[in-house]
Amino acid sequence: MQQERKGRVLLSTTGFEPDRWIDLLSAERDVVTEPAPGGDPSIDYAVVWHHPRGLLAGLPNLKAIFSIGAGVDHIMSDPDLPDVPVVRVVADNLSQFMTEYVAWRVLDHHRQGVAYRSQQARSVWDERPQAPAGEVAVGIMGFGALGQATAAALLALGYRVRGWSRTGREMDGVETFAGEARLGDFLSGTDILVVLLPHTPATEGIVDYDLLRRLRRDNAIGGAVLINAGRGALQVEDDILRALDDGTLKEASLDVFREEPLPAQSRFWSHPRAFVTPHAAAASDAVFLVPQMLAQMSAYDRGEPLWNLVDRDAGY
Ligand code: NDP
Ligand code: OXD
Repeated sequence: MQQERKGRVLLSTTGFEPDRWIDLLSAERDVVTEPAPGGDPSIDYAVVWHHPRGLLAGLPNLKAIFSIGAGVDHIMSDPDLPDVPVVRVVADNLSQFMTEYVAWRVLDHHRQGVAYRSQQARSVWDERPQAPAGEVAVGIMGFGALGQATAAALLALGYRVRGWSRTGREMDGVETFAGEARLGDFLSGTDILVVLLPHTPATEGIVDYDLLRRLRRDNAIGGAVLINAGRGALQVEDDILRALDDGTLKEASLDVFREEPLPAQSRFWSHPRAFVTPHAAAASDAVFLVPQMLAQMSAYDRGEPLWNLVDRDAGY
């Protein structure tokens, strides 16, 4: 029996070496990294990370766009985005990576990593008061796939966990809050704020001085802490520095920044109470993600629905 021709996959990435992705996608599909000029009819699917703006607009047979990451702001910001389904990453290994990052940062702030590293540098032996996890409230802003996976691990460690989302997602053992109207209540009972929101027009710059000021500072860990592993565009960076300087924030861990790589002159690099990682909280791994993408392409070719679809109106 003659097999139906599979269309080609366009892989368009910026900022990392795509060889592994090409190898793995090539197991089932022909892969190109640039479309032929003049609207390439051979391309069925695009797999992208920060593709050049307008690149996808001229592809007449494009069926769907696959994001290499959980976040799709790099796709939705294309003003010439074709009207085809956009699929994002939801994967156990990504959730596991994010859970590890958040648990690591929460534990470090809670168990006074900043203070003990400073003491070690000065050969100071001074045991500090210790707060039980059950007295520390971790508030997760953005309570979706990654937020909920992270919440499960924090609950297991004994923390009090709160979750804030747009539509109100429930989870056993977690106090949940929905929408703008409940943001104040969510913040005022949160000691450690974990930001796992997508970047959309509604969340742009949401982490500003006014928001940080509403966190609970009079608490078991001696101040409010910010952890942002969502997107840099969620934060107003001068406001975070101001909050760190004037004590509104005790400490911060930031994995994402407005400009990446973080410029050498940024004060975050040298701030004694800021912990910086290079957008490394949860890396997309081709070995785990490509099989899921290929399975989706085959299913869609058979007329079955795609899953993990982006809601274009909500922008995530
Ligand atoms: P999801 O889409 O599963 O969850 C997003 C959550 O944010 C949902 O709970 C959603 O609410 C909530 N939300 C969105 N808009 C608003 C709003 N305006 N007000 C209140 N809540 C809102 O995404 P994931 O959990 O998979 O990923 C979250 C983000 O993490 C990604 O978009 C990406 O930016 C970032 N990320 C960062 C990585 C890193 O290495 N630093 C790696 C992977 C992802 P609702 O539940 O009501 O829809
Ligand atoms: C993602 C990311 O969105 O790596 O997956 O930031």
